[in-house]
This record gives sequence, C-alpha cells and structure tokens, in this order.
Amino acid sequence: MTAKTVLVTGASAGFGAATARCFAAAGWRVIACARRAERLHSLAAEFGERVHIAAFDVRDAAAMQAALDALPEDFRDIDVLVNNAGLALGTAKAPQCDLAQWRQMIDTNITALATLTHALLPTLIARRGAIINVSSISATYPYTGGNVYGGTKAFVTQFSLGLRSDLHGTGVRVSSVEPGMAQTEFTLVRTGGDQAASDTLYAGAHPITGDDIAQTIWWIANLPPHLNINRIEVMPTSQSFAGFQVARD
Ligand code: NDP
Ligand code: 8X3
Repeated sequence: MTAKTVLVTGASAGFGAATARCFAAAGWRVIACARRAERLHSLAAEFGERVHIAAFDVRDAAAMQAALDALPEDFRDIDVLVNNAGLALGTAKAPQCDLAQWRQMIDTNITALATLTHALLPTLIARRGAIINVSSISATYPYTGGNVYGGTKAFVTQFSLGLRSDLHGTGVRVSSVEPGMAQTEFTLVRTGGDQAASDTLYAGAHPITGDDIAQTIWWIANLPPHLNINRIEVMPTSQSFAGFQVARD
C-alpha cells in the first residue's frame, strides 16, 4: 500500500509535534509546518525522507502558498490536513486586553486556518481526504479572560461543521478536536514566557499530554471511511465545569 500524506501545522511543539511524530512513526509522509525551522529539522532528522519540513508563518499567505508550491512531488497528494497551529495570548479581562494580541489570535487561529483549508480543498476533495481542526473546550465553555481566544475557537468548531455540510457527498471527512487543559508550550506562550505560571497551572492536575491528542487525531484519521467524528471534547479527569458568576449591588 502507498503511504498516505498528512500536513500538520504547528509541528514544532505540543500537539502538532506529537502528531507529526505519531504519523511519521507509522510510516505516513508528513509535511511538518511551523516557524521554528530548527525544531522541524530535528523531526526530519528523526524520520528522514518521510518528513518534509515547511517553515513559514501561517499568517503570511504568500509564504504559505510558496511552501505549498514548493512541495516535492511525493508530498503533493495530501490525504489529511491537521489545522493545529494556534495560540492564546493573555489572560486579562477584555477592557485590559492588548488589541495587537487579539488581532494576532484572530490572524493565526481563524484567518490562517481558513486560508490553508481553502488552498487545500481541491486536493482533499480529489483524495477523499480529511480535515482535522484543533479547536478547544473554550469554543463552548466561556471563562473569564478567554474572550477572543474562545471566540476564535468557536469559529474553528463552527467552520468545521459548516465544512462538513458544504463537503456533503465528496467523501471528505471533517472533525473538530476540542481539548481541555493540556501541558504543552501553550501557557508559556499565553503568559509571554512565564515558566512559573505554566508550572503552577499544571502542577498536580494530570493534564492532557501532546501524545494524548496525537492519539486522538490518529484514531480519527484512521477510522473506516464511512465514519466521521464531527466533534470530540477531551478533558483531563481533573478538570470540569464551574458555575455562573453574579454581580450584586
Ligand atoms: P504549543 O504552543 O505547544 O504549540 C503551538 C504550535 O503552533 C507551535 O508549533 C507553533 O510553532 C505554532 N504556531 C503558533 N503561531 C504560529 C504562526 N504564526 N505560524 C506558524 N505556526 C505557528 O501549543 P499547543 O500544542 O497546546 O497548541 C496547539 C493547538 O491546540 C492550538 O491551536 C491551541 O489553541 C490548541 N489547544 C491547546 C490546548 C492546551 O491547553 N494546550 C487546549 C485546547 C486547544 P512556531 O512557534 O514554531 O511557529
Ligand atoms: C486551551 C484550553 O481551557 O485553557 O484551549 O482555554 S483552555
């Protein structure tokens, strides 16, 4: 059987790195995308020619298209797109938020994801492929300080469902993976590099790991073609829901 091809964004860390490793270890061709080329080079060093690295900023549409145009022949028939690159910036309440951070989250989590999906739809339709979008529980459950981040993930979830509808009859599968608290570089990025804040958040909580989500994505991608996971929420057992807040006179 010929090896299948997966394109993973955000393959330099966290869920994306674990996903790229998981698929490469199973013999898939992997297109590993992120800005930090040195991280991608070490992935390629681990798996050799099975991994093609594409270092670009997903917010740069021209660089994204150039990376797609430069794909070697063997990597062009993409079967699975894993739209994973993304970030949260800041934990402040809306009035205290930095507008530049809001815009960066929208540009990365929404605009870039839609741009890459649009570029690859013809290939994915031709391959009867799959789109696996990494959303978040914050798409559904609001929390203080989640504001624009949660809004971007609500887009990812709803866009996934909309794509399902638009791709009706094509055989293309679309899934929204919605993790809860996971220990990756996410909190380090969100807090601007505060390692202590990151360590404190995860301490004793047995959070989700990158490998947990890689296994979820692997499972979704390898289900029989007649099955589509529309949405899947994955939380650590230690995390659940809190109540509403009430402001009083
Ligand atoms: P990490 O910070 O560990 O990884 C984020 C990845 O996104 C990195 O590989 C980073 O690569 C890439 N990325 C960010 N911005 C850009 C950009 N402008 N251009 C290209 N690549 C970019 O976080 P996670 O693995 O946790 O996050 C992956 C996804 O999972 C995100 O969409 C996040 O919102 C989501 N998520 C995370 C949860 C968590 O608790 N950790 C829970 C639910 C969802 P580089 O910096 O090298 O460009
Ligand atoms: C990341 C999970 O709960 O920090 O999407 O928003 S959460």
